[in-house]
Amino acid sequence: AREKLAEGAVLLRGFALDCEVDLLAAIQAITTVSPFRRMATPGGHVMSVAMTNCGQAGWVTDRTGYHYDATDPETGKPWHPMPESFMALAVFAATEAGYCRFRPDTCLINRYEPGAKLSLHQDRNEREFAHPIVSVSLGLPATFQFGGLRRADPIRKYALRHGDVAVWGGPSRLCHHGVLALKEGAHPKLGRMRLNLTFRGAL
Ligand code: MD5
Ligand code: FE
Repeated sequence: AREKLAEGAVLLRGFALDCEVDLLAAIQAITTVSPFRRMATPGGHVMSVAMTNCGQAGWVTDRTGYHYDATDPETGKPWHPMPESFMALAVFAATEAGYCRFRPDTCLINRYEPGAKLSLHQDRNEREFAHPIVSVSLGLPATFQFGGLRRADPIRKYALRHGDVAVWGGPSRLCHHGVLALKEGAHPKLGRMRLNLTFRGAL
Protein backbone atom coordinates (compact mmCIF):
# COMPACT_ATOMS: atom_id res chain seq x y z
CA ALA A 1 0.00 0.00 0.00
CA ARG A 2 1.26 3.44 -0.95
CA GLU A 3 0.31 6.41 1.20
CA LYS A 4 1.15 9.98 0.18
CA LEU A 5 2.18 11.88 3.33
CA ALA A 6 2.94 15.20 1.71
CA GLU A 7 4.31 16.58 -1.56
CA GLY A 8 7.37 14.39 -2.24
CA ALA A 9 6.86 12.08 0.78
CA VAL A 10 5.54 8.54 0.40
CA LEU A 11 4.93 5.79 2.96
CA LEU A 12 5.15 2.19 1.69
CA ARG A 13 3.60 -0.02 4.36
CA GLY A 14 5.29 -3.42 4.72
CA PHE A 15 7.55 -2.80 1.72
CA ALA A 16 10.64 -4.35 3.39
CA LEU A 17 8.94 -7.48 4.76
CA ASP A 18 10.03 -9.63 1.79
CA CYS A 19 13.73 -8.97 2.40
CA GLU A 20 13.68 -8.99 6.21
CA VAL A 21 15.97 -12.04 6.51
CA ASP A 22 18.58 -10.56 4.16
CA LEU A 23 18.46 -7.18 5.92
CA LEU A 24 18.98 -8.69 9.36
CA ALA A 25 21.94 -10.78 8.15
CA ALA A 26 23.48 -7.67 6.57
CA ILE A 27 23.00 -5.64 9.76
CA GLN A 28 24.80 -8.40 11.67
CA ALA A 29 27.78 -8.13 9.29
CA ILE A 30 27.83 -4.32 9.47
CA THR A 31 27.75 -4.21 13.27
CA THR A 32 30.55 -6.77 13.48
CA VAL A 33 32.77 -4.27 11.62
CA SER A 34 31.38 -1.13 13.30
CA PRO A 35 29.36 -1.77 16.47
CA PHE A 36 26.45 0.41 17.54
CA ARG A 37 27.56 3.30 19.72
CA ARG A 38 25.88 6.30 21.36
CA MET A 39 27.59 9.46 20.17
CA ALA A 40 27.94 12.85 21.82
CA THR A 41 26.38 15.94 20.26
CA PRO A 42 28.14 19.30 19.91
CA GLY A 43 25.99 20.40 22.88
CA GLY A 44 27.61 17.73 25.03
CA HIS A 45 24.65 15.36 25.37
CA VAL A 46 25.00 11.66 24.66
CA MET A 47 22.29 10.61 22.20
CA SER A 48 19.76 8.03 23.41
CA VAL A 49 19.78 6.43 19.95
CA ALA A 50 22.78 4.18 19.19
CA MET A 51 24.15 4.36 15.64
CA THR A 52 26.42 2.79 13.08
CA ASN A 53 26.83 3.16 9.30
CA CYS A 54 27.70 1.36 6.11
CA GLY A 55 28.74 2.61 2.69
CA GLN A 56 31.32 5.08 1.39
CA ALA A 57 30.87 7.39 4.37
CA GLY A 58 29.04 7.46 7.67
CA TRP A 59 27.22 10.14 9.65
CA VAL A 60 29.02 10.92 12.89
CA THR A 61 28.77 13.50 15.63
CA ASP A 62 31.16 14.56 18.35
CA ARG A 63 31.82 17.67 20.43
CA THR A 64 33.05 19.52 17.31
CA GLY A 65 29.89 18.95 15.23
CA TYR A 66 28.14 16.65 12.77
CA HIS A 67 29.72 15.37 9.58
CA TYR A 68 30.14 12.46 7.18
CA ASP A 69 33.37 10.51 7.55
CA ALA A 70 34.83 7.85 5.23
CA THR A 71 36.27 6.07 8.27
CA ASP A 72 34.65 5.03 11.52
CA PRO A 73 36.23 7.18 14.24
CA GLU A 74 35.76 4.32 16.76
CA THR A 75 37.66 1.70 14.73
CA GLY A 76 39.83 3.91 12.51
CA LYS A 77 38.75 1.69 9.59
CA PRO A 78 36.34 2.18 6.67
CA TRP A 79 32.67 1.37 7.25
CA HIS A 80 31.30 -1.93 5.95
CA PRO A 81 30.40 -1.51 2.26
CA MET A 82 26.72 -1.06 1.38
CA PRO A 83 25.25 -4.59 1.17
CA GLU A 84 23.58 -5.56 -2.12
CA SER A 85 20.29 -6.23 -0.28
CA PHE A 86 20.36 -2.69 1.20
CA MET A 87 21.04 -1.06 -2.17
CA ALA A 88 18.35 -3.10 -3.94
CA LEU A 89 15.68 -2.22 -1.37
CA ALA A 90 16.56 1.51 -1.31
CA VAL A 91 16.60 1.80 -5.12
CA PHE A 92 13.32 -0.15 -5.45
CA ALA A 93 11.55 1.96 -2.79
CA ALA A 94 12.83 5.25 -4.26
CA THR A 95 11.69 4.18 -7.73
CA GLU A 96 8.26 3.24 -6.34
CA ALA A 97 8.05 6.75 -4.86
CA GLY A 98 9.03 8.39 -8.16
CA TYR A 99 12.77 8.94 -7.57
CA CYS A 100 14.12 6.53 -10.17
CA ARG A 101 17.69 7.93 -10.25
CA PHE A 102 18.48 7.64 -6.54
CA ARG A 103 21.56 5.60 -5.61
CA PRO A 104 22.50 6.02 -1.95
CA ASP A 105 26.19 6.19 -0.98
CA THR A 106 25.60 5.71 2.74
CA CYS A 107 23.18 4.14 5.19
CA LEU A 108 22.91 5.30 8.80
CA ILE A 109 21.50 2.60 11.09
CA ASN A 110 19.69 3.88 14.18
CA ARG A 111 18.99 1.58 17.12
CA TYR A 112 16.25 2.61 19.56
CA GLU A 113 15.78 0.79 22.84
CA PRO A 114 12.74 1.57 25.02
CA GLY A 115 12.95 5.24 26.07
CA ALA A 116 15.24 6.28 23.18
CA LYS A 117 14.04 9.17 21.04
CA LEU A 118 15.11 11.60 18.34
CA SER A 119 14.10 15.22 18.94
CA LEU A 120 12.59 17.31 16.16
CA HIS A 121 15.28 18.22 13.60
CA GLN A 122 16.08 18.64 9.91
CA ASP A 123 18.62 16.55 7.99
CA ARG A 124 21.01 19.15 6.57
CA ASN A 125 24.45 17.53 6.69
CA GLU A 126 24.29 16.16 3.15
CA ARG A 127 26.01 18.01 0.32
CA GLU A 128 22.89 18.11 -1.83
CA PHE A 129 19.25 18.11 -0.86
CA ALA A 130 18.21 17.01 -4.36
CA HIS A 131 18.41 13.34 -3.34
CA PRO A 132 15.55 11.80 -1.37
CA ILE A 133 16.09 9.95 1.91
CA VAL A 134 14.77 6.39 2.20
CA SER A 135 13.97 5.16 5.71
CA VAL A 136 13.25 1.53 6.66
CA SER A 137 11.67 0.63 10.02
CA LEU A 138 12.33 -2.73 11.68
CA GLY A 139 11.36 -4.15 15.07
CA LEU A 140 9.22 -2.34 17.63
CA PRO A 141 6.74 0.28 16.37
CA ALA A 142 7.47 3.97 16.89
CA THR A 143 5.56 7.23 16.67
CA PHE A 144 7.09 9.39 13.96
CA GLN A 145 6.59 13.18 14.03
CA PHE A 146 6.34 14.86 10.64
CA GLY A 147 6.35 18.64 10.64
CA GLY A 148 6.99 21.36 8.10
CA LEU A 149 9.81 23.51 6.80
CA ARG A 150 9.54 25.81 9.80
CA ARG A 151 10.10 24.40 13.26
CA ALA A 152 6.83 25.90 14.50
CA ASP A 153 4.74 24.32 11.71
CA PRO A 154 2.05 21.84 12.79
CA ILE A 155 3.16 18.25 13.35
CA ARG A 156 1.37 15.10 12.24
CA LYS A 157 2.09 11.74 13.87
CA TYR A 158 2.41 8.38 12.12
CA ALA A 159 2.93 4.92 13.56
CA LEU A 160 5.90 3.29 11.80
CA ARG A 161 5.96 -0.49 12.07
CA HIS A 162 8.21 -3.39 11.20
CA GLY A 163 8.75 -3.46 7.43
CA ASP A 164 7.47 0.04 6.67
CA VAL A 165 9.51 2.15 4.25
CA ALA A 166 9.21 5.94 3.92
CA VAL A 167 10.69 8.06 1.14
CA TRP A 168 11.30 11.77 1.79
CA GLY A 169 12.16 13.86 -1.24
CA GLY A 170 11.37 17.04 -3.13
CA PRO A 171 9.67 19.62 -0.92
CA SER A 172 9.61 17.14 2.03
CA ARG A 173 13.36 16.63 2.11
CA LEU A 174 13.93 19.44 4.59
CA CYS A 175 10.84 19.00 6.74
CA HIS A 176 11.28 18.85 10.51
CA HIS A 177 10.85 15.36 11.94
CA GLY A 178 11.49 13.29 15.03
CA VAL A 179 10.74 10.03 16.81
CA LEU A 180 8.92 9.90 20.16
CA ALA A 181 10.40 7.87 23.03
CA LEU A 182 10.14 4.18 22.13
CA LYS A 183 7.58 2.31 24.20
CA GLU A 184 8.50 -0.83 26.11
CA GLY A 185 7.83 -4.02 24.20
CA ALA A 186 9.36 -7.03 22.50
CA HIS A 187 9.30 -7.71 18.76
CA PRO A 188 9.21 -11.41 17.75
CA LYS A 189 12.30 -11.08 15.50
CA LEU A 190 14.25 -8.19 17.03
CA GLY A 191 13.33 -8.18 20.71
CA ARG A 192 13.40 -4.93 22.70
CA MET A 193 14.43 -2.59 19.93
CA ARG A 194 13.57 -0.61 16.84
CA LEU A 195 16.08 -0.31 14.01
CA ASN A 196 15.86 2.33 11.30
CA LEU A 197 17.92 2.20 8.12
CA THR A 198 18.34 5.69 6.64
CA PHE A 199 19.67 5.73 3.08
CA ARG A 200 21.20 8.94 1.79
CA GLY A 201 23.12 10.44 -1.06
CA ALA A 202 25.47 12.37 1.19
CA LEU A 203 28.62 12.87 -0.90
C1 MD5 B 1 14.38 7.38 12.23
N1 MD5 B 1 15.94 8.98 11.38
O1 MD5 B 1 13.26 6.88 12.29
C2 MD5 B 1 14.57 8.57 11.32
C3 MD5 B 1 14.19 8.17 9.94
C4 MD5 B 1 17.74 10.57 11.24
C5 MD5 B 1 16.30 10.27 11.33
O2 MD5 B 1 15.50 11.19 11.33
O3 MD5 B 1 18.09 11.72 10.97
O4 MD5 B 1 18.55 9.62 11.40
S1 MD5 B 1 14.66 9.34 8.60
C6 MD5 B 1 13.27 10.39 8.55
C7 MD5 B 1 13.32 11.62 7.65
C8 MD5 B 1 14.42 11.98 6.92
C9 MD5 B 1 14.39 13.12 6.11
C10 MD5 B 1 13.25 13.91 6.03
C11 MD5 B 1 12.16 13.53 6.79
C12 MD5 B 1 12.19 12.41 7.61
N2 MD5 B 1 11.00 14.31 6.76
O5 MD5 B 1 10.88 15.22 5.92
O6 MD5 B 1 10.12 14.05 7.61
O7 MD5 B 1 15.34 6.96 12.90
FE1 FE C 1 16.48 12.94 10.51
